[in-house]
Amino acid sequence: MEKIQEVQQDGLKAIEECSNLEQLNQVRIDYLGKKGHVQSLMALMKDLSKEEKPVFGQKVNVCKQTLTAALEQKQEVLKVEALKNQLVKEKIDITLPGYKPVVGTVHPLMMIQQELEDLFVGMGYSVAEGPEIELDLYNFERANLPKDHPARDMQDTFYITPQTLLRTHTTAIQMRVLEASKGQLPIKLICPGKVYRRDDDDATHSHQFMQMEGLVVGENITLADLKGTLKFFAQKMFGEDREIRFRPSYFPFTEPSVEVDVTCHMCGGKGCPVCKHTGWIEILGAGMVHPNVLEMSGFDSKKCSGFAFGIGLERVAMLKYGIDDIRNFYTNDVRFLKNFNRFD
Ligand code: FA5
Ligand code: MG
Repeated sequence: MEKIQEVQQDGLKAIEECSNLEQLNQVRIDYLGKKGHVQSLMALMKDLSKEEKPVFGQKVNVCKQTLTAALEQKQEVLKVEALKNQLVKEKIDITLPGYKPVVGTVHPLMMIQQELEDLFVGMGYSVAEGPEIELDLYNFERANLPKDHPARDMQDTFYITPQTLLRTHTTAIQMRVLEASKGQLPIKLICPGKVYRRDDDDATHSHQFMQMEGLVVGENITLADLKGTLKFFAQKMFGEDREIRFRPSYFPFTEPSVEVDVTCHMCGGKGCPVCKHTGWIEILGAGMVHPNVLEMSGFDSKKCSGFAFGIGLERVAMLKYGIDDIRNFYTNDVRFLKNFNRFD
C-alpha cells in the first residue's frame, strides 16, 4: 500500500513540475505506459493473498485514475500556455512600414497618343492603323511620289526589298484607307503609328519615331478647315500662351502644303540649342490633299476635297513635358519614365 502511495505522490509531483507538453508526455509514458510505474505495481499482486488482491487492485486503479485525471488537467493548462507563447512569438507589428510594389508606368508617348486620340475622337474622327512593313505602293506611289521622284530623298528610307520598306510616314495608312473607302464619302480619321527613317539621331531627330496622321475628305473641305482644326489642336495640347505659326512648305501629296511650328519650350522663343536658335520647333506637316492622290485612290477630285496633317508625337511630348532630348524616349531609363507615373 505504501508503494502505491509512493507512486501516486511521485507521479503527481512529476506532473506538477512539467513545464511543457513534451515533458508531460514523457511523464505519461513513465507512469501509465506498458512498462510504467503503475504497471509494475500490478506485478506485485502475485505475492499477495487471495483477500488482499482485490483491495490492492482497487487501490492501484484509484492511483491510475488519479494520475490520469491530473495528467489531463495539466495538459489543458500547458496547451493554453503553448498557444499563448505562440501568439506572442508570431505577433505582427502592423506599424512597421511595408514594401511598396513597383508599378509600371504608361510610356509618355503612349500618353500623348491617347490624349490626341481622345481629342480627335471628340471631334468625330475615328482611328485607323496599318502595317509598319509597308509596300512602296502605299508609302510613296499613291502619295504622288513615283519612282525616281526627287522628293523621295526628303525621307531617307529603310528598304527591305525594292517593293517593301519600313514605312517612313503614317501617310501610308491614309493611302490604304482611301483605297478601302472605294470612293465613299466622307472620310474623317486619324492614324497613329511608328515610322522609320535613316535620319541621324540628335536632340530632336530619331531614326524611329511616332506620327499621327489626320485625314478629312468630303465636299467643300477648305484650307480654313485645316487651319481651324490645327489651331484647336495646338491650343488644347500646349495652352493658349504658346504661339504657333504656319510656314509654306512642300509635300508631293498635298497642295498647298504647310509646316506648323510651336514656340520652343526650352527658351520660350528666344533661341537655344534645342530649337537650333530659331525659337521654333516643327511639330507637323499638313496641306490640302493633292488631286492626283484623290484620283489615284478612286475619288473624283472635282467633286470632293480634303486636308491631311502628320503630327510628330515625340515633338508634341517634348513641348508638352519640357523634355530636351528625343533620345530619352528610347533609352528606357526608368528614372526618366518614372516622371510619368500617375500613381506616385
Ligand atoms: C511627313 O512625314 C508628312 N507625311 C506629313 C504630312 C502628312 C504632310 C499629311 C502633309 C499631309 P515630315 O517629314 O515633315 O512630314 O514629318 C512630319 C513630322 O514628323 C514633323 O513635323 C516632325 O514633328 C516629325 N518628324 C519628322 N522627322 C522626325 C525625326 N527624325 N524624329 C522625330 N520626329 C520627326
Ligand atoms: Mg519636315
